[in-house]
Amino acid sequence: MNRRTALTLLAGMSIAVRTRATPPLPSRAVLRIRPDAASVLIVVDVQNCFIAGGTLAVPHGEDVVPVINRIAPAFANVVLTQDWHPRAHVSFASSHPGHKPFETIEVVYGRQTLWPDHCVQGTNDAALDRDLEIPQAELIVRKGFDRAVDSYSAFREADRTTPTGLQGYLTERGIRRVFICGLATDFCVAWTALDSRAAGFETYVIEDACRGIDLKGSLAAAWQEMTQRGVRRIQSGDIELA
Ligand code: VGL
Ligand code: ZN
Repeated sequence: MNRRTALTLLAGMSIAVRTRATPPLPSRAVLRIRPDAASVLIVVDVQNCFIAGGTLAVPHGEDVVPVINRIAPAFANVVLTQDWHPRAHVSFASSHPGHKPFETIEVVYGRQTLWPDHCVQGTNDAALDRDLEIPQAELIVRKGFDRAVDSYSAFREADRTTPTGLQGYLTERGIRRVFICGLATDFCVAWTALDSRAAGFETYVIEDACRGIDLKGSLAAAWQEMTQRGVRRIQSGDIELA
């Protein structure tokens, strides 16, 4: 036996020993999550605006729709959100002469990223994507309707004090677990998830049912912040579809 063969055999043995010493991984089914009566699916901003052809299209935004349609039947409770801005909204770059979309400026409540005009109330751009199939959805939360205050979060506006009423709704309906999907991962999904945790809900973000904008590293930063605060990062395949 030459030296190379001996080393190869040794390497093989050590792998065999390690495999036997490690308990087998639980099967995928054991890790599956079953939504219950105290669970809600929040579908964030799946609007024409954020999908190809919209005013603020998220890369591959349309890809979330079939994933969301597949998991939604597992939820007895579904809430939809809509970004719903008046004309000349504070978050529009066009409202700040000399500034361009994707710049950040200081406004009365803090830093505000500027966006192209998007999701203007009553326009087709602000309508929910027509391919969403969630007939049982029980509530639509509109946010960002105050001209002077943005709201990425479905719970609390960007001044960090004005509530949307969603926490009260969910609490009154006996909800304890919040599952979040939609657009965009690093803005409205992340802010909604962080506020959901802060409100005390067990909170899950379904990664493959979301897509991000990723402005200057915002996607990685959002995941870091979410996981640090106890938001659970899951995939649609982790949900039991009864
Ligand atoms: C959103 C930017 C501006 C979002 C809304 O839905 O993530 N992003 N308005
Ligand atoms: Zn917006």
